[in-house]
Parts: sequence; C-alpha cells; structure tokens
Amino acid sequence: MSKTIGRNPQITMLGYTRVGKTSLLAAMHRWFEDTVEKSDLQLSPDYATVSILSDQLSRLEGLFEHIKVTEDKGIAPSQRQHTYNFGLGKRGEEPAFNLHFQDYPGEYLKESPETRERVADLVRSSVVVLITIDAAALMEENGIWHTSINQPLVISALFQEAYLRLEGPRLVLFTPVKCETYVHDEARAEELKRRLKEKYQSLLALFASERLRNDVAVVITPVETLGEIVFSHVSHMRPEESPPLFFFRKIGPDSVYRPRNGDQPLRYILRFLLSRAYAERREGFGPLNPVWRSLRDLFGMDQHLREAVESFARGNKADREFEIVQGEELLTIDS
Ligand SMILES: Nc1nc2c(ncn2[C@@H]2O[C@H](COP(=O)(O)OP(=O)(O)OP(=O)(O)O)[C@@H](O)[C@H]2O)c(=O)[nH]1
Ligand SMILES: [Mg+2]
Repeated sequence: MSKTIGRNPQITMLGYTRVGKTSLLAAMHRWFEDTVEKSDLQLSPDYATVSILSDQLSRLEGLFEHIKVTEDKGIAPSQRQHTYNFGLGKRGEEPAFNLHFQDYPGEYLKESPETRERVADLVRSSVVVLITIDAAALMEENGIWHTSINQPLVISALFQEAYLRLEGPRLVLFTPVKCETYVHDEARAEELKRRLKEKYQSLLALFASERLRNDVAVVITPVETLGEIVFSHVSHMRPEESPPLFFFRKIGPDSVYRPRNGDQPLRYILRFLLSRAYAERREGFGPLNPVWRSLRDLFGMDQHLREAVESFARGNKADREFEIVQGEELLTIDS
C-alpha cells in the first residue's frame, strides 16, 4: 500500500451540454504534459484518463485543419459519467494523493430528476467545483443565448440545494471557455468579468450570503481551451427550438491548437487545498471531512511535497481576466 491517502479530493466539472467541460479537461491534461516539467511536481494521469483525453486532444487538434471552426465538430458529447484521475506528487516519486475530476454528460442537468440529483450529489461531495461557461454565448448577440446554452438558472438552483448544509470549505471556479476573443485586451477582459457577474448575480449573491461567505471562495479563471481562434459569427439555420450554431475561425493560416492558461484552475485548486490543510492544522474544522484531515497529515509529514505544491500554487494569476471574487482568506497560504 502506498502513502496514497484514503480520501482524495473530488472536483466536479459543472456545466450544460456542449459548453466545453471535456475540452477543458483535455486542455488541462495537455498543459500538464507540456509545462509541469518546469516545476518540482509530477502529475500522473491514470491509464484510462490518458487514453480518453489523448483521443479528445487529437480531435481538438484536428479542428485546426480548417479555417472555420464550428462547435458541432471536435469532441462528441460525453455518453456517461467518468472520473479522470490525476496523481500528484514530487517528481520521480509515487503520487502522494489523487485529484478526482468528475465529468458527466451536461444533459444530466435537464434529462430527469434522477440525473439532476446525481449531479447535485457530485457538487455536494466535491471540495472544488468548476462552473464551465461558454463565453461566446455569454458575450455575443447581447447574451441572448446565454440562458439556453449555459443554463445559469438550473446551475443556481443546483447550488441552492447542494450547499444547503455545507460541511467545510469549498472553492468555486468560474471557468469561461471559448473565450479567446475576449481576453487579449484589457477592456474586453473587464467586460467579460462584468457580464459574467451580471448574469450570475443571484448565484454570486448566494455564495456571498451570511451563511456561506466564510466557507466559499469564488474565483474567475478563464481558459482558452483551443487558443489561436476567434469568434466569427452566429448561424441561425437550425431547428427553431435549438440554439444557433456559433462559428469561430483561426487567427491565421498556420494557427494550431494551443490552449492557454489551462494551468490556472489547477494552481487555484492546489492553493486552496494547501491553505485549508494548514488551517485545519491550526484551527481544526471539527469532526468532519476526512479529505482535510488526510491533506493536513500529508502536508505536515512531507515537507518536500508541501514546498513543491506551494511554489506551484503561488504561480496563480489574479489580474486582467482573472479575479478572486470572494474568500481570499480561504486561499491564503500561511503555515
Ligand atoms: N471555439 C471553441 N470551441 C470549443 C472550445 N472548447 C470546446 N469547443 C467545442 O465545443 C464542443 C463541445 O465541447 P465539449 O468539451 O464536448 O463539451 P461538454 O461540456 O463536455 O459537453 P457534454 O459532454 O455534452 O456535456 C466541442 O466540439 C469543441 O470542439 C473553445 O475554447 N473554443
Ligand atoms: Mg463532455
């Protein structure tokens, strides 16, 4: 038996169908492969995770064979719930713990009360939730497609239910994707955040309520899951009840798949886990979630791991398109 802890942190990818949850995981995975060499940490996806995400990656890379990039190409809708496992540890050593990313077909949010309850259960038991948002739907045509494409009302209702009796601290990451068009100049980046806050006003008010505000950290971390493309136009040539198709185009003939900022959600996740593990050691949260107890013990025992995680976590960005909306104290690393 390795020193892998008994209870591993669970993270839920939350979002309606086709918003880009699986693509975001693929971008994160690609980033792990590319960049993690520069740090002392090693992220080791398990076999099934590598196998599925590499297939998805080649589909996303294939999108760049054409100038036009449409949303109906690339990755197919997920067929079932799947857990993607990433072991995390010091370079060259066995993973010390695993991050379990829960991905599911976005249709679950509306398919039936049973599937919706399954997602609510995931949100309830996850220490981190990524709300994946289709940024083009949020920003283009005055945001009129946002409600049907991103389903913010369903997502708010889900949190209301899932966070009713919160046990211990939580991190919620708003992760706009398909956002390449809106993050490269400062004014547009501000507009993206402003629109996001406006359209998720009631959910943000729930997180800021007296009951939740001390336990829920909220961060905006946009990820360019394709990179090197921009929004082009909307086509309304679709059946009446379905939302229109959004078209994107490559920024140049030689553009390739080049996701950006896929590391940022992970840096925030680790920052939060480390910060709360330290807090658990200082103050204790009472007799609850074994995840925190395990992380506290793990980081307490293994100084090298702690330092590697800390230096990686400190590379998070908090300006321009990024923002810590609330709960900065839940992300403070203070041993
Ligand atoms: N233009 C653009 N398209 C993207 C981006 N990310 C994903 N897509 C496209 O959006 C489509 C849907 O992405 P998925 O990752 O499958 O979405 P999902 O949320 O996992 O969908 P379900 O599995 O149905 O819940 C894919 O065909 C991608 O090609 C992006 O950053 N920009
Ligand atoms: Mg999917």
